[in-house]
Amino acid sequence: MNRRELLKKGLLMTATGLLLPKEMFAQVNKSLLGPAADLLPDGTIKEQILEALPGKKPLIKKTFRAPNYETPYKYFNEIFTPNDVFFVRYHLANIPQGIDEKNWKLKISGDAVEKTLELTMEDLKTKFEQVEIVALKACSGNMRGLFNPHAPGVQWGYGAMGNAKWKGVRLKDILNKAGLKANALEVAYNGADSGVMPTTPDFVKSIPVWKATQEEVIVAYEMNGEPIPYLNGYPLVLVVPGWTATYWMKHLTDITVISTPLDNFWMKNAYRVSVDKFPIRERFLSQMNSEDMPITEISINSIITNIEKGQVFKLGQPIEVKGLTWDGGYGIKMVEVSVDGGKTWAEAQLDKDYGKFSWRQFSYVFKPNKKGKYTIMVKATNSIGQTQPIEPIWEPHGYGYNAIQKIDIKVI
Ligand SMILES: Nc1nc2c(c(=O)[nH]1)N[C@H]1C(S)=C(S)[C@@H](COP(=O)(O)O)O[C@H]1N2
Ligand SMILES: [Mo]
Repeated sequence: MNRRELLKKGLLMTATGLLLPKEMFAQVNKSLLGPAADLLPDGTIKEQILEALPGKKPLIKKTFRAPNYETPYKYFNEIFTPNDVFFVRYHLANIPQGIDEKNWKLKISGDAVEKTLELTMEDLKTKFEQVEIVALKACSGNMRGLFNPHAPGVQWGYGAMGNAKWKGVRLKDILNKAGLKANALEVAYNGADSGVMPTTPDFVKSIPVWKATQEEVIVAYEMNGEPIPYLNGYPLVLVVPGWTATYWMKHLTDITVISTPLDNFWMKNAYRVSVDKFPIRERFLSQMNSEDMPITEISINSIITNIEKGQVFKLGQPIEVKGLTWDGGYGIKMVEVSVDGGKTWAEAQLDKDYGKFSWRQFSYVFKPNKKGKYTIMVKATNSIGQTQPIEPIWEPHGYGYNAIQKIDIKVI
């Protein structure tokens, strides 16, 4: 049966082949998209539906095969993004099925290690120091759909990101067990998914050895205190805090330490940004040329999470502005809020710090003294002076959107 025939029967097929009655699919309520509802192209919004993948609550469907589903905006009111609403993004449609973690093997090899290792899940959980870190996983193209003119790719709103507590083993400790040779340049890695067509380049990525051996980079088997959800990379995910999610390999099976730059489509053609125009700092030198380089750290950003466009407040009542702020791991120094469309700014209060790779909540309270329209904006600054632009910095692939949000409210 094709998609149209299924539809006639009132059935739709989910990304993983599950058939569901049509009633379970709802038109995405604009408010689920948060402030993205005004910025996404109209056509994109009309096509979107809510759909529940196995193990997930309904998420906003972007594409079906490979599955790309974003987290509804309302969940960003929480510091930890619940596993069952954490976004799902795959490049390749062949997702491993029926994984039994008892048979899972992680292989470490390559021309730049002393010896090859094969680790079981049990080995990982018993033979290494167990560590935990809170870190934001954010797709390079998160908020791509907000760019105007539009950039090609999945038209994400705000929902291709989530914050979680990851538990696992330091990559550094695993590499040391295999024995890093002096000529080690990059750590490459692969996951168990693949393309449907043999011609589709397998999703294999690499990071420079200097990043791979940072304390924060871990091979994780737990997310928010539970096994990694199936569609988020069960049973193992490489967690690369500070860097965009393209490096966070799901269903991790192979780590290859190499003395020459990884040469494949996903490093040489995809996920690259202009050397001088894109505002990130960390350089992936072995993959860089005079024009472009791989995207590295997550751009500094902030969002308002508790106020909707057009929301009406009563004069005389205090208004609380709450939200989230994050950067690539330098540490947020200050969040400023404007209620007059950017004319004046005041400092918000930063809430609990869960570590420099986690996002952070902020709040700001003001009491309007007259009726009318108020334009609320929020802007973050980090410890190295990076801040957010008023107008988006357009990037041809739609990476790194971090323009200051503007939300109009009314006081009556
Ligand atoms: N094996 C595998 N890992 C992957 C990908 C993939 O397609 N396959 N996509 C990457 C990208 S681009 C993103 S944004 C994140 C998405 O992670 P999530 O589905 O857990 O949210 O996984 C990364 N790791
Ligand atoms: Mo991504």
